[in-house]
Amino acid sequence: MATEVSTQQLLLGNEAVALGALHAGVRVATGYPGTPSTEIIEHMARIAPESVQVQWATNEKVALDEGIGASLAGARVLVTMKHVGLNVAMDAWMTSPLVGVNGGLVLLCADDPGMHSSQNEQDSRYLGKFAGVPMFEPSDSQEIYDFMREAYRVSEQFDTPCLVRTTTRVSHSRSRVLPSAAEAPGERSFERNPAKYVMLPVYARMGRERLLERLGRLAAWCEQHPFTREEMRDTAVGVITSSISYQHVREVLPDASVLKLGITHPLPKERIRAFAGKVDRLFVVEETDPYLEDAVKALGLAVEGKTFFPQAGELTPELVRKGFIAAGVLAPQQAPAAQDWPAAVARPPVLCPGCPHVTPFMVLRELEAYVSGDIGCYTLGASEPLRAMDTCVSMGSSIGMAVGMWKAGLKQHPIVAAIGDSTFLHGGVPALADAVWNQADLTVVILDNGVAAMTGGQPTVEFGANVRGTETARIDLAGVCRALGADPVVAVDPYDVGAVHRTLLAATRSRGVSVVITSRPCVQAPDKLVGRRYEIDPGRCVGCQLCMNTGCPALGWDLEAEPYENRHRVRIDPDQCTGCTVCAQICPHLAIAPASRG
Ligand SMILES: Cc1ncc(C[n+]2csc(CCOP(=O)(O)OP(=O)(O)O)c2C)c(N)n1
Repeated sequence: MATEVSTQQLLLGNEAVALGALHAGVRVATGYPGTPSTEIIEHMARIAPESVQVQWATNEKVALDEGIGASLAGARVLVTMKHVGLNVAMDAWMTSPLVGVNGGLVLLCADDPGMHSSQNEQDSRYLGKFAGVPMFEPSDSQEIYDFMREAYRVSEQFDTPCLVRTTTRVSHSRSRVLPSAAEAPGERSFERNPAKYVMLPVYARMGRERLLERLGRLAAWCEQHPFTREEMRDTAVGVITSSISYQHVREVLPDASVLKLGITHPLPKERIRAFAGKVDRLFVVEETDPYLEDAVKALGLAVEGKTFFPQAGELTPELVRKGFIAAGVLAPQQAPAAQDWPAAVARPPVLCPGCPHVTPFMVLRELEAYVSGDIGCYTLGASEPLRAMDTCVSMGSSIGMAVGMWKAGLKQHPIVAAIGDSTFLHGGVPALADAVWNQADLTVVILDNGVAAMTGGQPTVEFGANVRGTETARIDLAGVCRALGADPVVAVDPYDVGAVHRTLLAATRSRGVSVVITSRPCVQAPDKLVGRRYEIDPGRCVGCQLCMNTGCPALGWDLEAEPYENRHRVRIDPDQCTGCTVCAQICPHLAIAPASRG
């Protein structure tokens, strides 16, 4: 067993997850990218020795299945995802506690209150309780590290997967971590045990009994656990809290008594009752849903919470302060002195200069297609000036929704599903088979840039390398689509505006399920497009602004050039131009050409 103890490190919450899992002796780490969880697997790939298997899975369910398999085979395993990913993994998640573990299995689920980068706001604590597993809620990087270490012990001791639930501020804040001695857990071998590992109804019933019996033991265990911490100060106000809300409460009400919950399933009911009995007024402060508040109310205790603290969005110290002012706990403050810092200019997100996703949307807009969109950078195809996406719900939904639109009789314009390569491999493949099977008339546009660009450019199966940069097989997307029965399946260069137009026109006019694959590497990928910069010839530009319809951020008005008939001419920012040539191809006045100085 390794025993060296490192010195303090300043770690991002997500880095602390990886380090905690590594020091717990994890041998397999797998996940699917998603903000705010993505950095965990990336950090693990940097710090773990080659003997630890670190990988991206094609989706969260596959990641969890890999995790369950590795655990039953005897390894300690880390599985990571964002909150909506847990919905994708839900089927396996709900049955895994019946099967139990061999090597410790910890699922790290990162919630995104405030939806900084998510399609919904979801409190995953309900999914920990729903599955009946021990759930940990750390509130800083040290706790993340310590809780991860403990979660592996608990997983093996109680024969159950564990959930560690973080939120954006905890995952993305940096604080000190003092690591403890790394463990080398003993070897566990796979033992055939169908009664435990094969969920036939007869065995699943036994698994359900085991789960309920285990929950009883966990309820007693959590009452004693040091992760529940009673901090007695002034007893006029007592606050029950967890996760980042604990930090906000300490900042806003430094003198209040606090019951800090590190384990939020099962809940230490006796500790909660005892704490409530010691304070005059009891509050719960928690982000998003009243998960703790409802549980405290169910104990018959008088408690206040969501009346004063918002349920939607991320909590901040300011919102917590406002809540306690509204509750009469704090006196209204004087308005803070005006800052003389300039306010940050708010601007909507835009596709990058040279993004290969632009031209398909320009053409789809022109064809007035009904576009069923999906999740990725290309969801920005819905915003100005492209305005070429009509719907977007969840990852992989685009093709199934397009089938539904067709079946409902939407026929006035062509129906198109627009989906990225990572999303297609995540959830689009079964839907494409369904579209063919159910004889829909639609076109699927696969926007293939080789990476999951939106979450920071993680390689997809299409990229030909894994998370450690080792070369791997590349998947043949066109071959997959053909094998599923789509016809025709055509690839096109998205930087060739004319070809994109011709190809999409032909595909949307054909009957049955057609697929158009637009292939170019993401401009931010290591394979970055290095093109020649382009510039405007002010003598030819008439300020028609047609090029602006691309939404390319490298294009702007030239406020220094002489206007043309009261219209500003256009300028190309040489630092942003990638030389994709799209604007030059659509300029009717031939005013855009390679820059003279390259
Ligand atoms: C269920 C689920 N898992 C993960 C995410 C996070 N996420 C959003 S888009 C995306 C990948 C997008 O990649 P791709 O489809 O290739 O499009 P690109 O951004 O490269 O254009 C991921 C992983 C999510 N929103 N939902």
